[in-house]
Amino acid sequence: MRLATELAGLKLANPTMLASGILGYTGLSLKTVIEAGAGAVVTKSMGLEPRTGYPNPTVVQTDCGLLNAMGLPNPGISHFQEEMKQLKNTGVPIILSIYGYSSAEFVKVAETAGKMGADAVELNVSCPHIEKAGAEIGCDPALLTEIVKDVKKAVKVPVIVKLTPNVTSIAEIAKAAEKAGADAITAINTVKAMSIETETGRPLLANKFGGLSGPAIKPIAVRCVYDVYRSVDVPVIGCGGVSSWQDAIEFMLAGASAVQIGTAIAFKGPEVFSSVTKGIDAYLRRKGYKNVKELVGLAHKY
Ligand code: RRO
Repeated sequence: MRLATELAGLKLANPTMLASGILGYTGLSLKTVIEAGAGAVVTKSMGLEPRTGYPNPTVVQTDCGLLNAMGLPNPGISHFQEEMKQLKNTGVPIILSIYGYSSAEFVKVAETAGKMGADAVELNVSCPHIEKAGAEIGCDPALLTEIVKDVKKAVKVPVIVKLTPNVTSIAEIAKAAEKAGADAITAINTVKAMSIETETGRPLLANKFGGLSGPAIKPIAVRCVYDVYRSVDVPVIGCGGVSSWQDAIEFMLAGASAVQIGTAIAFKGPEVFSSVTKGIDAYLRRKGYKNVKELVGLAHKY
């Protein structure tokens, strides 16, 4: 019970979650992550219609992280209904990541997600390289407010908003999301970045720009969580470069109620969930904490 936590009305057996974007397309892959010990899972972002995504190369390995511009490939939200059948009675919250090009589209996708049994929706307003969706919304407090308000009116399940670090003040954007009714904030999506091949002079990603994830962005993500935690009252979910229990603890001390893990799965496999939770548990025991919630925001007393 030391690891059990809750956020936005969701009960998690431990504070680790699968981040959107990896192993999130099928019921079977999500089930693998649940069996590996994740406290909650988030699907790949899905929209109203199927989308092919960008041409290859869509992923590039850099010195300390992955650079991706997948281009939101997804089968469309209604196709996920079949996958949801595999995820009944797991006891682990299933969070559907959704995107849209307008408030009306977000509402339709969120309603469909609610009807198919999602325990929560995570609004992706932060993909760094999708025109007219993604970060263009997450950089515009007025548009973000409209979307969050409309989705809140349309669904009963908790609404989580995933923010981009590519803004002047993530705290101001988080405040706008909270005021519009967000039940929790996920910080952060990937950091806009690029890589160029020296011999040819060519950008490595077909899309030229992409989003950087992994260890390189952890200090940026920790700072964002710290900033968001002190500007809103709703729970914050940390995301960006978590690959060890120490990383998870660092995010919680900054103010995260839970942490999402993505890129580390590519390097360490789904076993990363049990190694992180075991490490957190040992830390709590060694330090004399009764529950992981006691850690949240402790760094703010300094
Ligand atoms: O699919 C992507 O290219 C993608 C998305 Br939707 C996102 O939110 N973040 C990211 O780094 N890539």
